[in-house]
Amino acid sequence: MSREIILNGIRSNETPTLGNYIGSILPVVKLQNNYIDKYQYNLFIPDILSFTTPVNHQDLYLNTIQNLKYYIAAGIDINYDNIFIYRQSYIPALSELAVIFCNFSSFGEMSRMIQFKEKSQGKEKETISVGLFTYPILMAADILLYGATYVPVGDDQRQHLEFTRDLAMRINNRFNADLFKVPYEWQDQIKFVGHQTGLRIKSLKNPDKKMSKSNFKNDPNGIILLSDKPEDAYKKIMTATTDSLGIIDYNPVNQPGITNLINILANLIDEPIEKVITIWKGKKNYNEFKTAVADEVRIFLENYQKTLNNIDESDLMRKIESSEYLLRDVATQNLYKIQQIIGLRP
Ligand code: AQP
Repeated sequence: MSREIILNGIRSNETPTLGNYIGSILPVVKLQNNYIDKYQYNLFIPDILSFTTPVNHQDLYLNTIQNLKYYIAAGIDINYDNIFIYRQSYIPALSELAVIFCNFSSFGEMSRMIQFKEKSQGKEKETISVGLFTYPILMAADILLYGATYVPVGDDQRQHLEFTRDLAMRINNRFNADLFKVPYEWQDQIKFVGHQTGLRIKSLKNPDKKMSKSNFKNDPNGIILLSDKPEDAYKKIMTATTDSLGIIDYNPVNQPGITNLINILANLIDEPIEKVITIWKGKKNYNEFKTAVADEVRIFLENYQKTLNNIDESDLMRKIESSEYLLRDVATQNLYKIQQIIGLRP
């Protein structure tokens, strides 16, 4: 286990969206396809983090397994020994490390987390969980316990990644030890997955807001779930909010709807944004452009869902259990070193 580690997770509170796919799953699949031998891949479901916002607990376990299948359907190959697929709650050392990290993190820095502010906005304080507030701390434990250096995440998670780096450096300095590997800076993370900027796919109806799976009930036509019927997703693209400027351009400020559709198209056809812009910039027929995007989304979902429905669950469960068996051991050893340095063990 001496390769650098790429870590990626998706919460199991709901079905993942097209945003989760483009911002998180697709980059890891591409990395696997390009550099399988060079890295270790830790792909997991942060199931404990999945109920920082309310969920139906009867569905949680099944959603956890189901959301792991979205990785496999996207092309992650469970036959590689250096790919680990696991559930956060099955590695108890992670939770203990998170509690330890709470004592090295400040109330002030948690209060500045944009995602916390967005997800708690307009809610009664009594209804906001402390788990949502400390979410970045458990995420930091997920990353630092295994010494992951690459964490391909969407733009929305940038601040959490920066906090993880700060926390690692803070504890290393405090104990004058190289206890934690510090993940690469944001710019390096972006370059690593072949992008120039962080990705944030927006709601099709409210293109100033992130496409977010927990917002599906409020914004069903703005959000494409990976389980959507392909023809429904097609319609969502065709009715996406655009603008009245009447000329296609990549302009996140003045034309966020069109810009969002260009991002979706470029990622689904695996072409650089610049190439898609060159093809469409200056054209005036929004309907023709939307049809091109809607067609790609429909075809993508048809193929994706076909693969998803053919996944052999018993093979996947064997992979999950063997990954957890191996990782639990590594996690316990790593936690022990940390416990020693901070004075919990002799
Ligand atoms: N709209 C998005 N565009 C690009 N990337 C995105 N991600 C999420 N939404 C977009 C990336 O998906 C990964 C998994 O995220 P998560 O499920 O752990 O939690 P999240 O970031 O909070 O994602 P959602 O969809 O917004 O979930 P809810 O609404 O349930 O909280 C991360 O890498 C994230 O960057």
